[in-house]
Amino acid sequence: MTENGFNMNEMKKRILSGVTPSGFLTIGHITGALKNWVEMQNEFDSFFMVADLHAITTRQVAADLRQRSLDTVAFFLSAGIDPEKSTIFMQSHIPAHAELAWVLSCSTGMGECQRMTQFKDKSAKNVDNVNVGLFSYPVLMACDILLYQANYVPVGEDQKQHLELTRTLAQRYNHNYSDTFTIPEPFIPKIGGRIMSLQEPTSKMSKSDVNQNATIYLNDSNEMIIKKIKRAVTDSDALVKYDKNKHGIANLMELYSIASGKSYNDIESEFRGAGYGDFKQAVGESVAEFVAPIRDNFMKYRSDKKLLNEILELGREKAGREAQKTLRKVYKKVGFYQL
Ligand code: AQP
Repeated sequence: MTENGFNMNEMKKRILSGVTPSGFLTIGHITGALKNWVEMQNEFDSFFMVADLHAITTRQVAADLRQRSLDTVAFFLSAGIDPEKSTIFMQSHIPAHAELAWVLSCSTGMGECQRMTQFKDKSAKNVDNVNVGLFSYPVLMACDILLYQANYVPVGEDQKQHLELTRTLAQRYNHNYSDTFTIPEPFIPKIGGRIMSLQEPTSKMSKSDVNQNATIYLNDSNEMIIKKIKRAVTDSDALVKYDKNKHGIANLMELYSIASGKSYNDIESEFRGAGYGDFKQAVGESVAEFVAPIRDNFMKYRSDKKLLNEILELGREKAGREAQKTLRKVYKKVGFYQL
C-alpha cells in the first residue's frame, strides 16, 4: 500500500480522470485531483484529459477557452503528471467521445438525467442558459470513461452520482448487446481535501466563482494568497479548533494541514490562545509557499507551446487508438453498416 492507500497490485488497471478548462485551476484541483493523479500514475495505466467538450455546457469566450485548455495541460505537468507514464489528451481531439455520446444518449432515460443533482444545481446557477448539453453532460461523462474501458475513476463526492449512472448505462448496454464495456468503480482517495470557498465556506471552492476573493488560483502571487486568506470568512469564536461545523476555520485548517504537513492536533496546539489574525497569517504564508513551486513550474511549461503540442499529439494518438477500438465494437453491435 502507498501513502494514499493505492494497492501496488493494481498496476495493470486503468484509470481515467479530467479537468474542465472553464477557468484557471485552483488549489482545490491540486488537493482534490492532481496530487492524487501524480501518485496514481505510478500504479495505473493513466489517462488524463482536458475536458473541453464539457466546458461549453456553460458560456465560454472562445479565445479564453483555447488559452485555458493549454493552461490546464501546463498545470498537469507542473503538478507532476509525467507524459511518459500517463496519457494526456484534449477531449475534443478524440471525436469518439461525441460519437459514443449519441449512441448512449439513445438508451438513456430523460428521468435519469433529470435526477442528477449537479444538473439541478448548475441549472439554478445558469438560469439564462439551461442547455441540452448541461442536461446530457452525464452521458458524455459516461462515454469519457467507457471508451477507455477504465477500471477506476478517481471522483469527488459530487461526481459519485454521475459515476453510478455510468455504471447503469454500461450494464444496460452490455445486457442488450453482449459484453462491451468494463464496469468502472469509483476511486475515492483517502487523501484529498475538498477545499471550500474562502467567502462562502459551505460551498466548494470553484474556478468559475465570480467572487475572486473566494478562490486561490494557482497563478495567484504570494501576496495575493496571503491577502485572500486574511479576508477569509470565519466565525466570532476566535478559537482555532477543528470542528466541521466551524466551516471557515475547518477549511483554513485543512489548507494549512495540506500545505504544512501538520496534523490538526499540532495546529490546535500551535495556536492555542492566539487569535485568528496570527492563524490566518501563518495559513497564508504556508499556502503561498505550497503554491509557489507549482506556479513557477507552470510559467516554465506554459511558455513552451511546442512541448505542450507534442504531448497533446502523443495523447491524441494513444487515446484515439484506444477510443476507436471501443467505438468500432459499439457501432458494430448496434447495427451500423460498416465498410
Ligand atoms: N475545491 C475543490 N476541492 C477539492 N477538489 C476539487 N476539484 C475541483 N475543485 C475542488 C476536483 O478537481 C477535479 C476536476 O474538476 P473540474 O474543474 O473538472 O470540475 P469542478 O469540480 O466542477 O471544478 P470547479 O472549479 O467547481 O469548476 P466550475 O467552476 O467550472 O464548475 C474533480 O475531481 C474535482 O473533484
